[in-house]
Amino acid sequence: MTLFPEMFASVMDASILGRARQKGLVSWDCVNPRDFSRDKHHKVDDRPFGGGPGMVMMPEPLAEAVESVKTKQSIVVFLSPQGEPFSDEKASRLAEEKHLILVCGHYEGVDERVMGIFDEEISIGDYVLTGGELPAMVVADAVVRKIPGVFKKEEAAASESFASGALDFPQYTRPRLWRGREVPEVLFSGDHKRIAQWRKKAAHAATLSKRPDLLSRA
Ligand code: 4FV
Repeated sequence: MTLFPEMFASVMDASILGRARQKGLVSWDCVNPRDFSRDKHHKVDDRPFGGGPGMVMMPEPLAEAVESVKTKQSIVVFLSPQGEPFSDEKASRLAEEKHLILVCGHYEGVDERVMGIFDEEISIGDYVLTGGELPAMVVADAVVRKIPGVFKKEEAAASESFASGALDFPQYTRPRLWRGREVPEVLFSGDHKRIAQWRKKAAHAATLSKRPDLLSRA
């Protein structure tokens, strides 16, 4: 649910998301609260009661937009800085749902009385964005990657870094020598066991230096 459906066209049809849609593994559509505004100017926001800067999204157009697509199977997710931190685990859980309605706020936020129609509130990080559209795309991307069939088996395994509680191992590709910098010899050994061991050790070292918190979580 967004006031800016045009923002989604390019992103959701590109790369893996686009292929998942072509494969019929996922479908998506936008619903715009402006189409549910009873106001002759299709107004969807108004000044905050009690004064203060900015505008607030009105409850009615937002609620009607959500209810126009909501089914018994729908999970209504509101993207906001007040939400629970988004995570790989949350992406896996949402990927099991049949129908997600990602509600993108705008302006200073939404009328508090509409919070009741949301099943979940998710934040992608402790910073304030202009709208919920980018967070909705982040959630959509992470969730679609979890849908069985979007990735071939080995690809799926490869993209499960956070699920394994460690960061990914370093990757290398051609040229073999770049600005005098070599590629670790073991990667040309053809000894897959030694390569897997090297990668496991390298992933652990990367996690220890960049995200030690992940190791304590594992
Ligand atoms: C946000 C976030 C976020 C707040 C005001 C939209 C904006 C505006 N959403 N994670 N961080 N939303 O900044 O999810 O309405």
